[in-house]
Amino acid sequence: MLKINLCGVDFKNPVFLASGIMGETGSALKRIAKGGAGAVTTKSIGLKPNPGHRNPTIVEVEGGFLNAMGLPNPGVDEYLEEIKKVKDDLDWMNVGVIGSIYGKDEEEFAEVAKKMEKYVDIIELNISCPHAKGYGATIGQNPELSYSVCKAVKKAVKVPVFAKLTPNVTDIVEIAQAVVDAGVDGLVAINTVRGMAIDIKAKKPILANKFGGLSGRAIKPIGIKVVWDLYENFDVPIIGVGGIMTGEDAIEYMMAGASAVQIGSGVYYRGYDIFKKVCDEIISFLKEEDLTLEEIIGIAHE
Ligand code: RRO
Repeated sequence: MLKINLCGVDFKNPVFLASGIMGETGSALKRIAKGGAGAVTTKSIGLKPNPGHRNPTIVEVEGGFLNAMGLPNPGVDEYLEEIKKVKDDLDWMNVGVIGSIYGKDEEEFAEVAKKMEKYVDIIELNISCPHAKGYGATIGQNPELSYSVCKAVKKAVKVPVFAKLTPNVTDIVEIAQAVVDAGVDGLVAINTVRGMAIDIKAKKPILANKFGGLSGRAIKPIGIKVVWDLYENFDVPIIGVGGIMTGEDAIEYMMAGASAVQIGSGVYYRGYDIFKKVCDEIISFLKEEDLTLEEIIGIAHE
């Protein structure tokens, strides 16, 4: 009932793990796969190992989490060893792999994408991390840079390429237009929303990086509006992400135009098997309303 096809790739369900959560090791990905995810997205991986920002890197706030991890990862060569350890198990469970990658420029993006390609079903370009100077949103807030990174990766690999967008822009359609013009196969929206928290006793910002990205319940209406705008303007598939905790949240994103969704912070609130729970809740709704999954995608625009 929940099977979907995105750009020629079949998934058993449209409820995926978002990048950045439980995606740093093969065993963590496998744990999420066992929780019922239709696909798992890796932590964003770069060319070389990166220790990330100093601690504290994450703090719970009202409505979610503020993080400034700073792209910590072991580098693509070592990371591929992690994926190789569990790829057969993921295939056996029929769970797709989305490889999230980052780089400082188009050459680096293309190099990492080429190394990843063999082990993933989709490449997700992180041009949206809100707190990594020179990376992420530095690229994704600039239409020309976004275009050249997407173009270079599209030229380098054959698997479908999705661009993950930042909501921290004045005009999301302008950025999306640039990446669609560069030939991306789909869009992922949204990455975290820039934010900050201050420890009033210490009289200084809580995160070592001072500011970070807000995820969780608080950002769902922002994500819904971005997905809505993307669906109104483009024909490529959209993966919705931001504040999804329940099947109802997922359905809301789908009605705005998402073909699939990703869950990150929700894993903390509802456990590793949130994916199965959300799938069951989507199925109940579809039965109650006598609708198919396909029918609800974008239905709110009609
Ligand atoms: O690693 C991070 O700090 C991070 C990344 Br790459 C991202 O894309 N979004 C986010 O909120 N944190």
